[in-house]
Amino acid sequence: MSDYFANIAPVTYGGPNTTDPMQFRHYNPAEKLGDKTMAEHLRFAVCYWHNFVWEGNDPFGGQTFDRPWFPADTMDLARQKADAAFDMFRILGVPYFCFHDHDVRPEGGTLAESHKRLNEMADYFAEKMAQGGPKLLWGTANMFSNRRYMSGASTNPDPDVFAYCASTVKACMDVTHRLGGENYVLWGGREGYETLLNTNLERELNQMGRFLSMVVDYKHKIGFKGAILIEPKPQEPTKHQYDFDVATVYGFLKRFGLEHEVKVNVEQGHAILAGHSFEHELAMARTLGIFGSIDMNRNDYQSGWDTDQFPNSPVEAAMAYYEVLMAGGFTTGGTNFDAKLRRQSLDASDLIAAHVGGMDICARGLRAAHAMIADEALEGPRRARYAGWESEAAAAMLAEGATLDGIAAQAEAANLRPVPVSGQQEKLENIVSRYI
Ligand code: XUL
Ligand code: CO
Repeated sequence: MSDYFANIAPVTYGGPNTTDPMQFRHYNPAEKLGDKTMAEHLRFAVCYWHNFVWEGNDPFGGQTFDRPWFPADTMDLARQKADAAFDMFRILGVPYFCFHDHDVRPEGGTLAESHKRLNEMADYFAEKMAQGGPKLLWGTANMFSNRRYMSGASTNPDPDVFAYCASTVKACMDVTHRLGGENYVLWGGREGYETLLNTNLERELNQMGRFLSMVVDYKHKIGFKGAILIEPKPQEPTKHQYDFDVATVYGFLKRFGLEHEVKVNVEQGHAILAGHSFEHELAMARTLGIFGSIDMNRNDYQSGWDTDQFPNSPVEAAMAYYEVLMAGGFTTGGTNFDAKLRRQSLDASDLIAAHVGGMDICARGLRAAHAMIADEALEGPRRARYAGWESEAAAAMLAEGATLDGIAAQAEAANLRPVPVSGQQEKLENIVSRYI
């Protein structure tokens, strides 16, 4: 226990009429939607880094937050930070959390010392988890902050950095496995390049492919049953990120024969930076069979950089959970808030209220998505739009054996004159609004 959240009571469901910012209006964990409760559908997770590590700095100014465990450069302060983190998890009643190695332990002078500290903190977490604390949705390694990674992690021109990364990921996978983590995430970090003038693209992609293949092999070696997830992101921190978006990641996985071994953790803000919508990225992941988990933090639509804000749009949340549900819902994945406060939101209560609002938006989106699917509100019109393909003649065009010239001959003999049909976008948008 810490006294950081001392005066804040556990958050409860207050119902749609509550005006208390520290109560849920929509997230009613035990309420059933179909055969699962809201809690089982959403599988909320809170991230360690933005809440307990980030100090409020931006490119023009430093620390704004005043947390008692800062700068967390000793193991004692790291434990104080963990005490506050687990207090917040309990207050929010979230079933999961996520962390990078670098979030939870001060780096040691050697690799061995860093691993020892990570394991000590994992022991500390294990005790708290056993006392009714949340489970681990995913673990990951921070291979982007330290200057040794400035030219990449597994894609670094220096083989010593590649080897250093192997040791770091192995240690983080071991800890994730030991804590019962349900996934292991690799966000590309600095896997990308600033200028082709100094970059051997072919070599870097091959290094990344080999590294990921070894991560998958190691997962099987230790019997880790969770999913390995890649988190796509374009243009930040390097100008040309190799894991640009879901489609790019899929091409990379195919090339290295890993498309059945690795899935994606799709982040809303990263989708926006890639010039997509969140639902586009989720629909792509579902279609390609690599949907895994989500980071539910939005991006500012004007800024052009990663703002990691809490979600606040019910329509966007509805379309996101629509895709999640259409993918069959989460299996090992969940809804992680990789979200941070604005740097003027100084109070402990801001951390709680931000998550309460974010969780409520997700619950609202989930409820709308679930109803739209139950009513076939979008699937009905979608099916009607493609109904022509249900005829035998149409299906035959796509079957094995059909040829371009054969179809051409039929089209010419029938003197086809296709009649355009309305796409009905506005009517469909109105239907979505009705469910929000
Ligand atoms: C970076 C990002 C990361 C990953 C985990 O933009 O989203 O926090 O989620 O490394
Ligand atoms: Co993320």
